[in-house]
Amino acid sequence: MHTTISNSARTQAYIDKEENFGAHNYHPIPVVIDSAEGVYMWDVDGKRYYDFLSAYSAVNQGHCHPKIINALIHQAEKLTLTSRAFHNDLLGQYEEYMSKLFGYDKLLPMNSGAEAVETAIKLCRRWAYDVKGVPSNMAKILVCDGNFHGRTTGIISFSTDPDSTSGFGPFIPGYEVVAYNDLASLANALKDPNVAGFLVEPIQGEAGVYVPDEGFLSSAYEMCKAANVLFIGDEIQTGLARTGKMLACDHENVRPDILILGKALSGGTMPVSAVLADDEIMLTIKPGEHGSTFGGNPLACAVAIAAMQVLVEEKLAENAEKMGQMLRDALSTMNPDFIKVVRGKGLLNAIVVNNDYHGKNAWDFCLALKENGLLAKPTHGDKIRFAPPLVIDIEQMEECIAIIKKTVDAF
Ligand code: IF1
Repeated sequence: MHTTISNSARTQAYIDKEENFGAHNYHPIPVVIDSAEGVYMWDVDGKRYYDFLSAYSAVNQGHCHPKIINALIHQAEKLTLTSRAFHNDLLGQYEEYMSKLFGYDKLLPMNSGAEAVETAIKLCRRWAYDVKGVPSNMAKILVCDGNFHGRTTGIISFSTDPDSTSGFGPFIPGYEVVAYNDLASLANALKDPNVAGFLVEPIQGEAGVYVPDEGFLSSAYEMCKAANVLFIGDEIQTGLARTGKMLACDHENVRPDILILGKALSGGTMPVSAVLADDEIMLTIKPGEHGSTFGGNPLACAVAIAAMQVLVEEKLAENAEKMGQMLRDALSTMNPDFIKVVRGKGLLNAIVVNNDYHGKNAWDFCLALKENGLLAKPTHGDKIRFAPPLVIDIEQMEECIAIIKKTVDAF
């Protein structure tokens, strides 16, 4: 028996318009948001919700953070875009700020996460040919089973998820899949001298917040180093304080050879992504060989500097660590017949639920959470991501835990 709810006429009218005039490439929770601030979102009927998805970790700083919005408004009234045909007064400042903050020689600015992943792949391949000496067009990049790195045809070429790949071929060659969290699988694949890089999420987000064993990342990094293979860290979802450290790789003191950032890099205001690397890798791409119309635009630079300052000044990694532990501890005491697994790091958490619980599933549970004022969404059937903005305080977390417990007990 699945939950059926009746939306308000106002809500339904908005949903119908999307249904009639928009592509059907999503199946959203039936709620229509028209404003948001911090950890809260409001729907068109004025109902308030806690946001437990954070736009998939793009609003780590909380919705519409005043410092970030002010930076956006101030810059937007002055200069938004020059293209890279000309210099602007913010790009160098931003590149210096980020390079020093993360400890790399240089930054290549892009827009979406997928564009940054594609950029990292091109850098890795070019390094393979120009530095490692892999024969032309023979470079191979290792990826993990269950990976999610974006939706372009290049990136889905190495996806193992039929929902991402079926009906979109033909695909781009040059990838090999290794088992995630499996050092033996990685070691075997690294024997191939044409391997150029290992692209990995420190925690697999879309796979359902799959946290690898302690030591996996550091061992994988050492194995790549020994094989002269670049460790490429996709921190688009796990980075920027989400897991309780500035980067998820920081938990194991791993410094990716190529670091990929996105999402919360703009505090959820606009698409801003970045690739960081040292000169041996970054300078293999020469002028005119890569770019993008909006990459490094002054508006993005101003917003990203403010978004990063918020993370540092408000100590959001420390708060994520503390609030995440509080959440996981509470979830672990709730009905084990429904909540089968609790996992995560910092405020990137998920529960695995009994997907046939008296005839109801994860989707039904998320609808019930919505009715009780908390928004979350299932991923891959029986997993529900619990990832609020990192600005959540103790009182708000206590209220959210109470909402989840009330919903579990009544489910
Ligand atoms: C959707 C998933 C999450 C990412 C990692 C690169 C990208 C993403 C680790 C690409 C983007 C987004 C895409 C969005 C939903 C969300 C998502 F469900 F799709 F898989 F978070 F887990 N690397 N993830 O998580 O960045 O190009 O989107 O800026 O496509 O529905 P993007």
